[in-house]
Amino acid sequence: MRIGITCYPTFGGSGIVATELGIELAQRGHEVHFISYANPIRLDPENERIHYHEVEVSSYPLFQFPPYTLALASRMAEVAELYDLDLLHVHYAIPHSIAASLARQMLAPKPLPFITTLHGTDITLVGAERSYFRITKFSIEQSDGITAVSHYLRQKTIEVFGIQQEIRVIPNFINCFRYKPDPTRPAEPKRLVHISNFRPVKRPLDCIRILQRVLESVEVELWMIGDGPERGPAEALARELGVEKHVEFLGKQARVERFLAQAHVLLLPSALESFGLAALEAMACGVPPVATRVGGLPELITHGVDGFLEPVGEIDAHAARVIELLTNQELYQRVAAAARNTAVTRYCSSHIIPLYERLYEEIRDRCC
Ligand code: GMT
Repeated sequence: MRIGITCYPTFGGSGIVATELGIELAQRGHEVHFISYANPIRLDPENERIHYHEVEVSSYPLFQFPPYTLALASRMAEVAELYDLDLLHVHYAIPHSIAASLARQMLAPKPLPFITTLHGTDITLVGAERSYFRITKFSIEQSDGITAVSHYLRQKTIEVFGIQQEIRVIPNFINCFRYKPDPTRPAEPKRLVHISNFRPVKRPLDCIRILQRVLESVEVELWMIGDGPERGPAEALARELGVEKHVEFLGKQARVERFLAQAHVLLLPSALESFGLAALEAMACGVPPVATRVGGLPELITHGVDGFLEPVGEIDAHAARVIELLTNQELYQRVAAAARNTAVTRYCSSHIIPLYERLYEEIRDRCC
């Protein structure tokens, strides 16, 4: 099929999922056209079935807020026409769904169905805000297909927006050949790792507090990967608590699997996580997650089996789990192996991509 994909081409989870999806689809013989304002970070330039179409937004002085959504809609229609796309698949509802809906109208009567994949904050934080509420609901309802990355998010979308159409749950996935344990990983130093966009919802400051507690019992280092508004406060807190020598802020990293495979435990103390892609990435590398019991995380992590789930903000409980894992070799081996097993048996791209392909075929056959 010929598929147009639009996402935020940044380091957020939705952009990563969309990019990896495009790569996997191209490897399976589909022609993939990314339509966005920048080249998605993990895009493979070598694959000739992957194309990138930049959306240019002019900055006329009259525009205090350049109309990206309109430029995106025009580009979507242009690319769809030029490359005879079968459908558009947009990731993150705002503003991508409404742009796709406009593109579909522009091309009518030629059909251009579009699928919206909901990722989380587009529903739970941004979409539920008063100023975006109606347009988010409208654009989701306009979609020819809707998917959510967890049962939690599906339920939340129904509760918040009263959506009547089918919302199909297709979870995040992982390339189990690229994300894998490194048998040569040294046993020491013990390393904790946190990966996020350092937004308040990720609670990266909790990682510093957990580190401080863990250091009271076990010698350990912490890698903080990513960047965002809470990075500065996290760096300041590390100095304030006197643990700055044990923590390294590594900024944005394109190939996080290299770091994950060298770590021992993932810290994910988020206030909310619709799925928790970072936890899945760690689990695929055989790195147990110590996370919060929120959103879709309990669908991914079985407490005590392939990771641990504790309440939000309960630093002592999170630290106790980390200490348990790092000091009980038998427990660590068991949980690490189970984490890898969960990733491989339930979330490998070879299981999940066919679910998207089936949906694409259904939508194409229904619309055209
Ligand atoms: O976590 C973020 O704020 C980024 C956000 C995104 O859309 O880029 O991530 C969301 O989508 C990911 C991919 O589906 C999920 O794994 C994350 O759990 C979800 N984040 C939240 O719900 C906070």
